[in-house]
Amino acid sequence: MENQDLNLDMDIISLKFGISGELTDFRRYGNGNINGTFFLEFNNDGHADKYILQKINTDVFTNPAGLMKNIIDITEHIKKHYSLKGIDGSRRTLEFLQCDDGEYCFTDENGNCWRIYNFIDNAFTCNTIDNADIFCEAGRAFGEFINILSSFDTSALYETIPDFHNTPKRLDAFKQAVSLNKAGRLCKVQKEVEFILARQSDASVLTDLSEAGLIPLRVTHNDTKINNILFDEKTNEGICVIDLDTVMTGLSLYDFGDCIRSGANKTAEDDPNTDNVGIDLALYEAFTSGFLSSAGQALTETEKEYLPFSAKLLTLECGMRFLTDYLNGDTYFRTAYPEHNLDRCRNQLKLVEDIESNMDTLKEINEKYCRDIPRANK
Ligand code: ADP
Ligand code: GN1
Ligand code: MG
Repeated sequence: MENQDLNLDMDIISLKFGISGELTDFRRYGNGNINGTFFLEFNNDGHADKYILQKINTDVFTNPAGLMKNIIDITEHIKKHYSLKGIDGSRRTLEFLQCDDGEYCFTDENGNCWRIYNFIDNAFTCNTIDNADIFCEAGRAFGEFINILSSFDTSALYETIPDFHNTPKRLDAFKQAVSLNKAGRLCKVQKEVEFILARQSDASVLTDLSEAGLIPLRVTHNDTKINNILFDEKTNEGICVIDLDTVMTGLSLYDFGDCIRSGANKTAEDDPNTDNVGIDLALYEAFTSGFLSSAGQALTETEKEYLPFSAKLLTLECGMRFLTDYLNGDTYFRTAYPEHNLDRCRNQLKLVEDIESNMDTLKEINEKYCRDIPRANK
């Protein structure tokens, strides 16, 4: 069966990954901005075997074999963790199919790189959240992810995107995009450029702390966008952290800040109506309580102190990345219409402003939950 749209021969894919049965469903899936994601269903004697097929974005991830090695090692580590605790880990981590040559991804004759893994059934993802209990679960699950990987050897990890959250380097890339003005769009975004430049001193706060050894490097997810976690349909439990391409050495503050950016906004990250944008304090509180319930004991005093700031910085960084891409002519993030990156940028910058206005309250919430951590160390 050939999927014309993708120029993909599914018979070859099934053969390479050792999948048997008749293909009964094949459709685009999810709302990711980077990879191409598809749902597959095969009928095997009346049993429906469900998978996710992904086309790895090789412009973004230039070494798919190194990337897959990270992911296999990480998922093995997570599986072992649950098995040692006597917990069924089958829906709690991704399980990748191996190709006939032993690799975990396959490059076809068109140069496209594919991988296949288990579809986690009876689970849902959210692009926006209005339920504080679910967001608290997201915090607990992302915190637990950091905890589980605290015993993983960081030196064994390949850096899939160098300097991914190095905000000073993101700022340099942004300034370069402004000066090159490749897509001729600079005249439309003077206000946004000024907004970012007025905050450039914030860019190096976390990297400075890290370089000074004041906050530790950990194995972190680095893309804790709210739609990168699966929740159980029956219990709302955050069961599985997905989208593991950016798991690298990083800061816990990146994971906290990015999930607040994407989940505690009162609206979607690309809502063009910035009147809808703002930090939802109840959601902020719920996520803080969930995150600190699982990761709190492991965090140092300095990490905890900078949690509210990380929400601001990661939002500013993302807004800056959207604007950089807009100025460069939309070459990185998937866009649905010409001004999509600009709408995303304006949305994020409005969120930065609102976080700034509410910073005292965010700090009060933070202090309240930090006080509650039993036997907090350091
Ligand atoms: P991208 O890198 O493009 O963001 P993701 O790995 O996040 O790709 O996948 C995109 C979407 O596909 C997710 O937000 C989620 O909705 C869905 N998805 C991905 N993996 C699974 C899975 N194993 N089970 C169920 N849904 C999944
Ligand atoms: C991308 O792949 P996805 O949609 O989960 C991006 C994140 C951004 C996010 C903004 C590898 O995440 O860093 O925060 O878009 N991932 C990569 O929507 O660049
Ligand atoms: Mg994703």
